Amino acid sequence: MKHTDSVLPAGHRALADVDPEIAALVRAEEVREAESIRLIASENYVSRAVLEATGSVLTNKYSEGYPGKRYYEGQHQVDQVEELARRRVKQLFGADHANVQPYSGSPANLAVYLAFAKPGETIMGLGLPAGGHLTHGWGVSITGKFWNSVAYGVRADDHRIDLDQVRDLALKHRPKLLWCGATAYPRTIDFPAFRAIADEVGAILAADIAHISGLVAGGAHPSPVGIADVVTSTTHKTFRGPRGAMILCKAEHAAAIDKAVFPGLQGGPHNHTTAGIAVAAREAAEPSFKDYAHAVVANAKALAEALAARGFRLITGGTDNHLLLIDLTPKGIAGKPYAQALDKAGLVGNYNSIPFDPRKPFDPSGLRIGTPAITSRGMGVAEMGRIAAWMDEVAQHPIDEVRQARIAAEVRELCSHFPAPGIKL
Ligand code: DSN
Repeated sequence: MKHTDSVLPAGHRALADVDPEIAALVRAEEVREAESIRLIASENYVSRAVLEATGSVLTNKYSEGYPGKRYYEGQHQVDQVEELARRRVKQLFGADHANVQPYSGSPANLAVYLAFAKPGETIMGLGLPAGGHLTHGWGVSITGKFWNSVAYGVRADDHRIDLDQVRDLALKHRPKLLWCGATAYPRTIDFPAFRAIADEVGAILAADIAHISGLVAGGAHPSPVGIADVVTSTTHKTFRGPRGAMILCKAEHAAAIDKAVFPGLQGGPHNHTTAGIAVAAREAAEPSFKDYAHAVVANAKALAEALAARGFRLITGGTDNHLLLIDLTPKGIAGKPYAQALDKAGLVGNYNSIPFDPRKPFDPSGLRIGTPAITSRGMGVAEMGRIAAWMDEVAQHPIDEVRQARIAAEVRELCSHFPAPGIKL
């Protein structure tokens, strides 16, 4: 039967017609993302091209296996999509091998455990309170329950990773797997120093560059590729791709990693995401992405200086990358009420523990912010001064909702001059 426009079956109708509630929520989220200053260090705006690839019919296809070796027919397009994604990612980072199938960062990291350490064996990673990720062996995560996890930390005086402690602990515990990388650490990671320690104890060195992979691709942070045995990253932070992940490794580990991802851990890859990763990798190879990566760092440094001048205490005293971790104690406010007050003023960050935090993780002393998203909108050093001034005003008047509404209006006005990529209002 031929359908006319007025009697289209559900499969042909627009989202707004089929599900006005979800359509309205998506629209409202577009408005929120366009009209606020998004400072969550792990978030970004993807391009329209990435959105299109991610929202494509590739979501319909099952493809267990790898290009050329699948368990379902009909892979002509999907094989090429995954090949392109793998090739572009390898080229971009100079890696021997890339797996682009992990559903996100935690499964990517779990695949590394599966490839290199048997349950019960010893692993080491940066502790969560010091800025590490849950999946680097923290107790509440499967990685801290199924493996014997030893956490290293940061120094009490300058909050930098204590490489002497890393070495001492590694010599004592002889880990199979040594993680470097972080989610709330504002300084450069010294990959060669971790390599030396891993070599001394015969550990596999895994670098989790989820936060900084865009900076690495753009040359704004040293690369662990060729130094670490295996490198994991989400694809949606500074890398500016869809929500997903990738694992890069040396040729000798390629088979172990592929086997760990599929069939070890996952079923069919999310082909629409793979296409989005391919597009993001292509965008990241453009010269303009280098400018972007360096601008992210320049903005973070400018924001750090402007905040420090207003009496904010920055963990480690500043930043080398895209993020800032702020100890709010001198401002007389805790992280959670401050993040909530900022949100009302159109400035969106997340409350966060600081190293040696005397407060609980659900009500910590700190705020974590970053510049990847605002830099994608084209904001620069001049705008960082305004953001710092608004943040200071909110810190001084955290329960003044009239003031917060006034700032939110000013934020909207500023945002109107910096269109959000991928969003048409
Ligand atoms: N949730 C991510 C972040 O915000 O850093 C890490 O998994």
